[in-house]
Amino acid sequence: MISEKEQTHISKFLSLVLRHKPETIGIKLDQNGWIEINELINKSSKYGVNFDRDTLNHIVATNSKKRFAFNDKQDKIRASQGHSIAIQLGYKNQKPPEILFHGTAEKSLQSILEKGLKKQDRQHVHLSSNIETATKVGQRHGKPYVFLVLAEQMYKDNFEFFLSENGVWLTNNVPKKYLKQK
Ligand code: HQG
Repeated sequence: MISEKEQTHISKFLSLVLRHKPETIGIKLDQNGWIEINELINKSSKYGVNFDRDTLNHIVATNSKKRFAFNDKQDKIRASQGHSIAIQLGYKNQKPPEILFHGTAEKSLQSILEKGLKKQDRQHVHLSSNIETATKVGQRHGKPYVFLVLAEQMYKDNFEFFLSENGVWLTNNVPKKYLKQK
């Protein structure tokens, strides 16, 4: 089996082509974000990133955030969330817990308090069901800061919420009145 380092490299490469820039390796995702696994392996190899089906199975199964999923027939793969390109993930609108959490960096605090949470480059605002995960997400951007989001109230007010296959809550922009500071 390949090293941890190589697995991380392939996982980051998969995030790039399955969430943001499939054109990098000349593939097109279908409208739900799926790509045939054989084609992905072939085109990746032509681009110089080599992995076989067993390695891909291993990465999908062990990836720390379960970022990728196979379809039922196991012949296609997609990212479960995090896209910047427009993809219909097909998750059903569902009632979220009363409170969800959003991890950000302290440097963004002021702007978020003024404008609410914006999707930025992605298709959704990403929310976590626990503070620990939200803190880790925030750490990616600097000194972490965690907002509480009045998710159930938003849902009652007709905002949509989706739970991705890997447990991330997704919604559209969050107006500032639904944000609470700890
Ligand atoms: C911030 C990772 C200023 C927002 C994670 C965040 C997640 C604002 C940044 C997933 C703002 C966008 C997504 C406003 C929002 N003014 N800043 N009005 N509204 N922001 O990376 O949520 O490892 O697009 O707080 O686990 O950090 O890739 O979003 O700091 O689930 O699988 O703008 O990425 O997953 O950053 O992370 P991102 P995110 P993976």
